Amino acid sequence: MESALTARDRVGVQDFVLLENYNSEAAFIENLRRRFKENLIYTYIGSVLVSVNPYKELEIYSKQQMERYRGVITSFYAVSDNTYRAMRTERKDQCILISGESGAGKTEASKKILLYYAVTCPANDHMAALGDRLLQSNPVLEAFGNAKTLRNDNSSRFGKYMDVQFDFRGTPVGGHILNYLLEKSRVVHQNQGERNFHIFYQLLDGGDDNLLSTLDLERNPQNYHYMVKGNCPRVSSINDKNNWKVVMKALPVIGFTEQEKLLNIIAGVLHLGNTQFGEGEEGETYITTETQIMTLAKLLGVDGSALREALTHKKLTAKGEEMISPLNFEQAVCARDALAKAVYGRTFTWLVEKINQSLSSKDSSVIGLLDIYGFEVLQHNSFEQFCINYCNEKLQQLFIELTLRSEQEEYETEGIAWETVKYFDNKIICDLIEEKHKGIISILVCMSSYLERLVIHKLANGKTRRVMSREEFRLLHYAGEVNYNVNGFLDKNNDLLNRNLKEVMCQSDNQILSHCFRKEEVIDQKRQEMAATQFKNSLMKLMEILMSKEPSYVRCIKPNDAKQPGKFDEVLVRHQVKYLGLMENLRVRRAGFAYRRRFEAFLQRYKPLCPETWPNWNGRLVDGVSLLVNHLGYKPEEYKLGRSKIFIRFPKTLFTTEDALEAKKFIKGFIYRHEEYCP
Ligand code: AOV
Ligand code: MG
Repeated sequence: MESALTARDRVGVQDFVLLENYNSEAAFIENLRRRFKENLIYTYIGSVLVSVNPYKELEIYSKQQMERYRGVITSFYAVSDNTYRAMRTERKDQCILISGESGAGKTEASKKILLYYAVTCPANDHMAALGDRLLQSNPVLEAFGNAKTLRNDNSSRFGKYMDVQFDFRGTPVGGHILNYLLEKSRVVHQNQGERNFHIFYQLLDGGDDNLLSTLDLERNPQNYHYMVKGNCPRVSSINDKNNWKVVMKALPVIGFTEQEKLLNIIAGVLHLGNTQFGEGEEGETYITTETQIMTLAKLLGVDGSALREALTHKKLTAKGEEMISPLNFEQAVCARDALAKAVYGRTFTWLVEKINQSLSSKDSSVIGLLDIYGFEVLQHNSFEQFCINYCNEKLQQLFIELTLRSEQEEYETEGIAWETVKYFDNKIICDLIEEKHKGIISILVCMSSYLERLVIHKLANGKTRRVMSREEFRLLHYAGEVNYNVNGFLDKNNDLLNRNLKEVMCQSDNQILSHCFRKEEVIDQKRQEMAATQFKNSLMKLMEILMSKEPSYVRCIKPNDAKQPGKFDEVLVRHQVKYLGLMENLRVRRAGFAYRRRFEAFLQRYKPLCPETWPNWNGRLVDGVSLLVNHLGYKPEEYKLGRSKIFIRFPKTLFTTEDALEAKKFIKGFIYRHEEYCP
């Protein structure tokens, strides 16, 4: 008995509901810390999985580990596995929502879950190929949509929702990806210590000499204006050359035949960045990098003189007449950068469409996986941070609503009185951002740059404590305060591309580009929707999708800001535990029954403790569980049998049972399956 206790002291409890002192934040964090030190990075709060980024490779993701855990587990894969089984048995679409701040481990978790499905689900040869395609879409999307930031060396700069589709046999048969607002501004500018999207560095480092000379590129990233702003060409944790190989291998797997066109575009963006302007005597702007512009035109598949003209002039329609007016120096630089952003952003969307074509399937049940960009606070926060953090607010709101709601529903079905636990409801911040007519996004739409300062400043004033510069406003997000600088806010929201540049692009003989720039767009002069408004609408749709599914959660925690293994910064962790609402989550969970398990899982684990259920129980599950708990001497007030689950009121009861199991371990012939990874 004693040895079992010491083990628990050492590794903590794997489900927070088993914590003796569940009201104590200190005990909560201590449990996380102990487990982290033992490489046990996953801990449950009922059905919510809390994950702490280990910042090192653990040996828990092998095929054997996955096979071993199938169906029985309380490990990381329980989330994937329970979700899968629920989809199959209850025939309801599922989704797994992964949240946490930048660098907390969301993308890694989502990849591990995908891998689990690809490895453990029944498959035939055709499906094996599909599994490959599902998995190979990741390196490609990451190359084009991820970048090194100060918070994370592989930070997702777009939001991703992926449906994995299964047929009636439970075989994965397809997938579909929705992508959300790529941080396009990174193409033309990076903050100190950050990089552009990975693909640029991969191409320069990994492309062979022939390829680079065809694209007229040099190896050194420092030669490209779009790659030098962050002053960070190399990152020790990133192997661009290897990653290039991985991406090039993956492209054909996901059905790519347009590699050359794609690379022309990537090189084109770099050449565009190196296009320089000069100012003539009369203030007119001209291009000083003539040879560059011809290469650029060739790579983009457009006419050189038309491109030159479009980069330095603007077409206006006044009183039904078309006029050409020259751009000044700043305007030309803006037009160039706008083109680079549009080309890259649209190519990214095209890439996602392309992947979707290769994954597409029909009739199926789905498990959705949501992996967005995490909450981030930088020195200077602009439009991009505003959108990213807004997206996180929405997800937090969904979490609050659904965890409360589903818990309430579960108790209702079991006929148990509900005990309310108070939450901080972040709806107020969501409203402030998105409300019709009054919200920040609405205000952005109708604001001149003068009003920009005035109104937003006022908006924030009600909530501020310290004086800010006139160009800032502050939001008290659920995850912390953020000051946003409004410089450039409106331009980024407008996201305008001059019409004559669009005209040039839709003539391109690069089919990717002519697909991305449609003629209709040039003819149709309707004002395009603002970026933030578009984003808001797509998030609304996403929330609908998620609400229609049965959710599970992975809450990721970042243990330190140094991206280092073994370092557990308590202050940082406490902050996250607080804003993620984990203590409240636990309280809600504990308000009724501390612990619940599906009958089959409970039987599977504890059946050795009762002669009638060992080695196998073939009767009804509920009868097996009944026999088992009677044999163990559970008192009626200590537990309740629901329709599919056993509910246990006090952790003590379960501890006793666990200890009995631990003792049994030493009996000869009994194979003990420890349910967790132990190094
Ligand atoms: P994020 O998705 O939450 O950030 P990532 O999943 O990219 O964070 O994790 C950041 C880094 O932490 C990874 O590149 C790994 O080095 C390490 N890491 C995370 N999880 C694990 C794990 N389970 N095992 C080993 N290493 C891990 V952002 O995309 O920035 O919000 O926008
Ligand atoms: Mg990520």
